[in-house]
Amino acid sequence: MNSLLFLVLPLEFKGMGDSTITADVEAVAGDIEAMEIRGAATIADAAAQALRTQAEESEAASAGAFRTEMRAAARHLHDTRPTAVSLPNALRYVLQRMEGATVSELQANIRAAADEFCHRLDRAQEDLGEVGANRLRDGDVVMTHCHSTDALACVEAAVEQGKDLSAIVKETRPRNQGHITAEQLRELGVDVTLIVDSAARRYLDDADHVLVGADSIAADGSVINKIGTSGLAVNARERGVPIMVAAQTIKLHPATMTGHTVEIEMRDEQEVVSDEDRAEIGDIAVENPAFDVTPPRHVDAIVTERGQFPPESIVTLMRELFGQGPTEPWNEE
Ligand code: RUB
Repeated sequence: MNSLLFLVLPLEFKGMGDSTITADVEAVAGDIEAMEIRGAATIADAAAQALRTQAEESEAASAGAFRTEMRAAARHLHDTRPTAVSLPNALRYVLQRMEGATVSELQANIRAAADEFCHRLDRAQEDLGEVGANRLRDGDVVMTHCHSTDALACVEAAVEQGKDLSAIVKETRPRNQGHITAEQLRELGVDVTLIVDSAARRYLDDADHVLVGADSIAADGSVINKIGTSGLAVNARERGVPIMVAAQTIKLHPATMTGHTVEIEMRDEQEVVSDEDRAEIGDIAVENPAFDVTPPRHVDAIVTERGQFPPESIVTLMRELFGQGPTEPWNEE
């Protein structure tokens, strides 16, 4: 898990109604929106820690005011990026433990919940890494897309088991998160070859696995991940290369059990083409979806801290963890 530096500012931001959102929550929300904090697990970790700081810095005069303040802070964080379900899952985990009759009791419970959540997140990543590593053999070549801390945990665990791995790393336009993957794999001692996205099919014949993370996993086993994942999976299927998705259970999207769909985030066109280039090209439309949906038939295994699942059976784990569907404690009165 990336360590996160928080900006502590003396200023406070007056939020909706009578609630007060701290500058720290504002800063974290801004960083998530701007992708200074990015990747589903890292976003979840940052959101839980931001709620902890909100609780600690609260000057609420009553338990009721404190609850209102916490919910407003959670809503503010919630609205930053729609696709990463780890974000509402993190907020739910912390807010569901907001129990107590006094402000200090509530603060202590939020602190404990946020700490427990972040600890579990780290632990889950380590555990899924062990599971994913069992799929990798000495000498294997993995092809990666984007940057996923869950996917890297599998490689790290395999390297710790003494396996020698190589990686073909897709640069992952438009923001080139593949560069982060390339650097971190190199630091693990993995031989890295960086390719442009459109070269993926050519190099699939050299790969033993496609290894990606997930922003969200739907009840039918569909994997929502960085744009380009589905095309890679289709090509890998055609080439007979197995596709492994590393995703902690925090990525499971409980609302999809009751028929909701996952919203795909559309980002700024300037990530794709500069204003200058756009003006030169002339009057065109630019689309920049951040994620896409890979259907379960193109995925071989979803690797979680609870073991490895064929995508079609992930719903059984979802039912066990979330019951029939999610709650939205940040919208409660
Ligand atoms: C990141 C991305 C990652 C998942 C999983 O997209 O698609 O594969 O979030 O990451 P973005 P992790 O850069 O737009 O946030 O395994 O670290 O949770």
